[in-house]
Amino acid sequence: MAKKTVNVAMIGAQFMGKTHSNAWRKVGMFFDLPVKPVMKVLCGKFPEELAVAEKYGWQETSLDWEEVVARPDIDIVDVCTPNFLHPPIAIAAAKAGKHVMCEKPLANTVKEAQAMLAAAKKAGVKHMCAFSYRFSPAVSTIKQMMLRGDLGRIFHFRAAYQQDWIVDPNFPRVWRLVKKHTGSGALGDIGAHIVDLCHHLVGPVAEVCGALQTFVTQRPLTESDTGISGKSGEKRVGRMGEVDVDDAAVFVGRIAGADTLASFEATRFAPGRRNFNSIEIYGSEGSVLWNLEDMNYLQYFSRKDPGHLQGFRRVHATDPAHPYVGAWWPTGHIIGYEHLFVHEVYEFVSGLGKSKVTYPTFEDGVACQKVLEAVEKASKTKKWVKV
Ligand code: SOE
Repeated sequence: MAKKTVNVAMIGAQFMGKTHSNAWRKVGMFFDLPVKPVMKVLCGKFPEELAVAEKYGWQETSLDWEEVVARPDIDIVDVCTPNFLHPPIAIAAAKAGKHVMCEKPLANTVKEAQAMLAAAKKAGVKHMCAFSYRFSPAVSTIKQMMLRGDLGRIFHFRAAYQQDWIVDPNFPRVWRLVKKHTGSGALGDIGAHIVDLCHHLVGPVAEVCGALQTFVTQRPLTESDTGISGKSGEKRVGRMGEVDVDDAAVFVGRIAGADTLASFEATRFAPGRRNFNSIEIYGSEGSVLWNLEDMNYLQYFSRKDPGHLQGFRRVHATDPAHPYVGAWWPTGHIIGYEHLFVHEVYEFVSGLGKSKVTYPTFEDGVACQKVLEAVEKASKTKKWVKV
């Protein structure tokens, strides 16, 4: 019997539009789904952005997201736009009865994020905040270890998400560097990921103190501030513009209900760290390490190992025993960054008919936003701030 289809509309055609398009295209080939997603319409901001629609696998294109999210034939709206557009699109989609996937961070402010959650709950639609790194087989394995208590009492959660794509002061002022478009800089863009991983793996951050820093305060303006590549071809307009967001955030946190100390670094000024998202968890029974540049491995140290064998063992998280791996290749054949998005789409589609879901929702997006906002306040006041 033919499977029921769900029509998907994607809003946003840049980097996340590409990763999510790849995911919608691949998910049915590698995973068994309760319904068949149809890549119905890709909505962009500029006509030239839509040239990729056919190559990505979309049936139609549009420049009018309001018209798209209201279409009666659309079941799911996938929001892959710059952060400031997340609230209006997600709220309109929820009000129209569409299930909503939204890229992180959920919004620019806690207030906006809460409005998105309220709209989704009121409409009774499914909602995901796409914290992609949760869906790596190695991180999913660490989650299982934490649920079993393999590391015992947790002393430290330590995370650093380091990039270097804007170290060159001549890199233009793209939307990720403009507060009204992005909310915050490294803090909300990549800091959101490590805050969520702390929430996912260890527990809620209850209070923070920290510092934000902008290293390059003026950058060349270009005709369009889309995308992350700041393609050299983007026509410069010969003027400079202010960067009003952080280039780096360093903060510490205490975990609710525990004496765990958490430390976070999110920076775009770590030359050589292209996209180095790393986490470390240290507990009374052992420790675990993971980083995105070595994403198919985790390192595990167990204090239970006999003295002559103690040390970090490098676990190859590419065996069908690890979540998601069985859908891809035989053991040892590694996967990449793009697979995380296929996993998150698989979980979202699989959850459509379920009353309880296990993926990160707008609730998690709001929880993350509250930490981001507390860090901004802590940086301004130079005081500890309760989340
Ligand atoms: C830019 O920092 C970025 O594209 C983030 O926005 C993504 O969330 C991350 O996965 C890769 O880097």
